[in-house]
Amino acid sequence: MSIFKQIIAEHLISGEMTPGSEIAIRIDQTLTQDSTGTMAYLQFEAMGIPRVKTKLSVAYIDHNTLQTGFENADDHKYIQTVTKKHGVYFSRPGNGICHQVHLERFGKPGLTLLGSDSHTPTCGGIGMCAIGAGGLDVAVAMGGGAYYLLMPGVCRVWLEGKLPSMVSAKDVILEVLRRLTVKGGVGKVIEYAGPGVATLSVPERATITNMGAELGATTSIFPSDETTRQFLKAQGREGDWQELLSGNDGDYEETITINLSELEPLAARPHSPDNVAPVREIPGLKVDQVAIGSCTNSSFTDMMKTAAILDGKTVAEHVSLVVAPGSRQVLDMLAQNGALAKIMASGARILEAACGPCIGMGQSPATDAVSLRTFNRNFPGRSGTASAQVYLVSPEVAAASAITGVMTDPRTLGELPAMQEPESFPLNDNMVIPPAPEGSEVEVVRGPNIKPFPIGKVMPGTVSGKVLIKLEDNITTDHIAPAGAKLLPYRSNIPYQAEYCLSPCDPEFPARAKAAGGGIIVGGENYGQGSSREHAALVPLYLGVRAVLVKSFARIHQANLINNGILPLTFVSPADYDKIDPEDELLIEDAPQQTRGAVDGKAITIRNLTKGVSFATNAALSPRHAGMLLAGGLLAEIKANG
Ligand code: MIC
Ligand code: SF4
Repeated sequence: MSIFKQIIAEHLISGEMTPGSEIAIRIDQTLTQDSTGTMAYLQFEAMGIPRVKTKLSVAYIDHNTLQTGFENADDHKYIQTVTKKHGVYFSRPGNGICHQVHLERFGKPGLTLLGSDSHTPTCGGIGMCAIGAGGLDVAVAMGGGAYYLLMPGVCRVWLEGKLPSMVSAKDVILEVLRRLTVKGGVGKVIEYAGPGVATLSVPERATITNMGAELGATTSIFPSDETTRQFLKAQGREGDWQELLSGNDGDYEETITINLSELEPLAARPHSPDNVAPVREIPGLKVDQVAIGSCTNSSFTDMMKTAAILDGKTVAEHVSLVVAPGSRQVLDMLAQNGALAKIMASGARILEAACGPCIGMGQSPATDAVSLRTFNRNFPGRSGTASAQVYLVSPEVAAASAITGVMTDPRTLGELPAMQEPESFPLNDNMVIPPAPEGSEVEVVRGPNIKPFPIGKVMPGTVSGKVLIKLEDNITTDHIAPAGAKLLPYRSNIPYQAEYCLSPCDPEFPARAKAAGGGIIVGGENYGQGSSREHAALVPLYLGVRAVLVKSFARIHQANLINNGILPLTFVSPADYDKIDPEDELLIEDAPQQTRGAVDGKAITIRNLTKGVSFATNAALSPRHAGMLLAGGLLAEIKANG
């Protein structure tokens, strides 16, 4: 079997392992971060379960670390106390980015991990089945509940050859994105195999599985081999190793081949991670900012490569270079071995080990600036500057360009010295606070920023409303529920967030939705790609959105809509999209009955009252989905069933 199927078979609770059918799996570990975590723990509390039932659950503080007011610090306090009470380990701010730290200290080959962050598949780099989900799904898993997903097909990426100097793991995933696009992984798992696997270190593998999120894939995974064992040994965790070997040719739905030796430095141009071109085809592009870090490229080796390229040089005078190591462990090693001094001597600005500029938490570029980032997303406005032009590149391209001041193919600077993974990492888990023993009294501290969140209502007999907005393809959750330094502090305040819903597309949207008393959103392909943030469902729910009608959905967002009782519909005939205009009145008669019918594959009919036409839509619902939608979402259903 494929490695993915081997792990699913071990964890299967119900369902058939055939692509497209709904399965339920047992979750061994969960992770949350602070920007989705406050909501996940509020939902966990609402479920009334005293103690988490997973093998391990960890809460990280890494996103909202820019404390411009009391809000983020209040959220941190809430998460620290609520996790202590309910049995969750707490990784303090400064300890690092959730995915990097989880890979270093907690992930285990062969286990399942559910995280309230779309880049949870990072731990696929050590052969873990690591899936990103909405906060509510993670809360259910913490309570011992199953995680439901559609069984994906497994796409094998066969790796041959060896990466040349100055070409890196980032270029491998950019090449996969170039070939498959940001929606090419929907309904799939990407599994890496072939002789090239042994040439990649665990952090390199993790860069690749991390950014598999941008393909829309359910997850990405590597074998667990001798390299994995050495990495875990170096982290003092050899006992956590288990071998996981790839399946045979017939075990995969499809295979694509990449020869690592033939790759070259690549860049994803504005404003999509799949808009990929060779760096040598963008020569001389003047660069204003360079940012090195994020959960994609902040490992020890990434930082050592950066230090080697910057060594003895000075950052170009018109460039601002910021560097954020991914974890305290990485930062510690750089401080001990002198590499940090080399990076600083070049003129780089050192940031704390956190997400930082990746989610617009500081370091927004100047107007129209070109920013080269080793991150994973370059959606419009995500950097905090609407007019910025963000390119996604490897640490090698980033460091080389910071020195020259223009987009630079790092191979023109010569070769890098060969880098070895450390034989042992310095181990110090003093930034991870264990939970209080069961039964202890812990007071949960709630600041004034924490507001009640909306819960859906039982589905009415008729679902109707105006088309509030008509959107293009590839709308991201950064459009639907924007983040950044101004909005992230309000992740536990849905009414506040609602004022910005879809504002990058149309600033009038929230006011219009409110005035209309809610309605329906219409969109194109791959609607809701990007982040796992549940806010992209909670905020429309708060504004009264009853259905979202699009050409196709991204996986996590579709699940978040259903979990919150919003009907996710797709056009049976995409041409019907052209027959709808903003302000049209749409109506679904006998909505509950039609929703039940959708379980058997029947179409849901929508009447366009304004145009006097009817058209068919699909909902692709399982019986469980239909139950949630009829009840007004998962929490409403849990409450109704006592
Ligand atoms: C992101 O990269 O967009 C985030 C911020 O990490 C999100 C989670 C969030 O919106 O809080 C993600 O990827 O899921
Ligand atoms: Fe943090 Fe950026 Fe990674 Fe999201 S993608 S977890 S914001 S570093």
